[in-house]
Amino acid sequence: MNSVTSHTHLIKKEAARLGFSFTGISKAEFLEEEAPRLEKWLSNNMHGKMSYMERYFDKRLDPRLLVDGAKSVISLLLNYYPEMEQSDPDVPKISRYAYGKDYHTVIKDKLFLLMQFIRDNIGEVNGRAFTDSAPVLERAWAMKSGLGWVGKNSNIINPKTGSYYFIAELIVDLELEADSPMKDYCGTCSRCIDACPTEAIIKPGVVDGSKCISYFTIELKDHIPDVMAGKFENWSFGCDICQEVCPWNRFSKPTTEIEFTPLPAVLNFSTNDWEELTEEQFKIIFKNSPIKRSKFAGIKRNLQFIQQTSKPPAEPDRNAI
Ligand code: B12
Ligand code: SF4
Ligand code: SF4
Repeated sequence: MNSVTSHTHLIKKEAARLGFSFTGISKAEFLEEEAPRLEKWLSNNMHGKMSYMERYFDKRLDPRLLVDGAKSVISLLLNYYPEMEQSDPDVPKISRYAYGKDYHTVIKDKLFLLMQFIRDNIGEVNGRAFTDSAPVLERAWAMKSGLGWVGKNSNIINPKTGSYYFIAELIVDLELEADSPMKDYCGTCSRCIDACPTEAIIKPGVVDGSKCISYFTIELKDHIPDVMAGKFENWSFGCDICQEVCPWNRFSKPTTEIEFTPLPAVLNFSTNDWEELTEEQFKIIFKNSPIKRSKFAGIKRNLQFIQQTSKPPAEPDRNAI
């Protein structure tokens, strides 16, 4: 086995030991196919008010601008699918990714351990760790690294266990064995497109972020536009609809990551508990949760929006009486 192959095996084995479900490698190079897609997405204002998406356009497309001499992108998936759901089906809904501890912290800790392992076992390797909040097109790298395909809902779907995964990367100046992208297994299915209540999936693989419930309930700081009234299907933080309807998520397995154990409040709060939540309680209960991104005012705005604009009960069918 040459050193490139043995280093690749070593890193994948350690990543699995640290709890990552899948690890794949890509050559660090300019993302030629993604460049026009990203450009179009931005020029059509699909980022809405997420102005951070406009920044670092070049870095987002070329990992060599983020790490000097970068040779490989190591893409990793961490499962967040919870074993338990919110106990009351009528309570304001929280996305599954936000049930437990903030994934940024959990993943960064693991990435630093993996980077240290590489330095201890392979040598002087320069690299940086990323997850979510950096100018890296994470889905594009995960796809190139063979971890899944880009579904029509734009999520990375792994054929063994679905899409309830976070994506993370190490960009390193170490040569490793690259994996190959996999086939697209969406076929003729269009369940996610049909189910999206705000018609945010404008075509296969393209989500207009500015129309997504996740954007309105987490990223948007202003008033939620009135045209969205009645469309949130009770989602108060993020939205999982396009993943819930995806047949590949029948294969989801509960995460074994202890840090993603759901907060009791997330599982057990009643609608009344959410409505009566004070800012002091919010700060204590959600101190280490991704939910704090919306801030107290954001959560209250979301709760009010879904409560005031929920669809009126259907008119009785008079002919049936
Ligand atoms: C901005 C953002 C959002 C925005 C915009 C979403 C969007 N689709 O762009 C909002 C707030 C709406 C959002 C929502 C969600 N997000 Co988000 N988000 C991001 C962020 C920060 C940037 C994404 C981005 O660059 N968008 C720009 C568009 C143009 O790029 P893209 O969607 O990544 O798509 C690229 C590839 O798919 C590629 N592509 C490759 N092959 C093909 C083939 C075809 C045919 C096409 C058309 C495209 C294509 O084209 C695109 C451009 O390169 C990433 C983290 C990161 N740094 O990457 C997380 C990230 C994408 N989000 C994530 C998650 C979990 C979510 C939610 C599920 C959260 C929730 N439950 O509410 C939803 C899912 C909504 C959805 N269906 O996309 C995960 C995705 C995990 C996964 N398995 O795919 C990420 C990677 C965060 C992480 N580190 O885990 N998100
Ligand atoms: S997360 Fe919800 S609103 Fe966003 S694209 Fe998926 S189904 Fe549509
Ligand atoms: S619901 Fe169907 S079309 Fe949408 S991502 Fe899943 S398999 Fe693909």
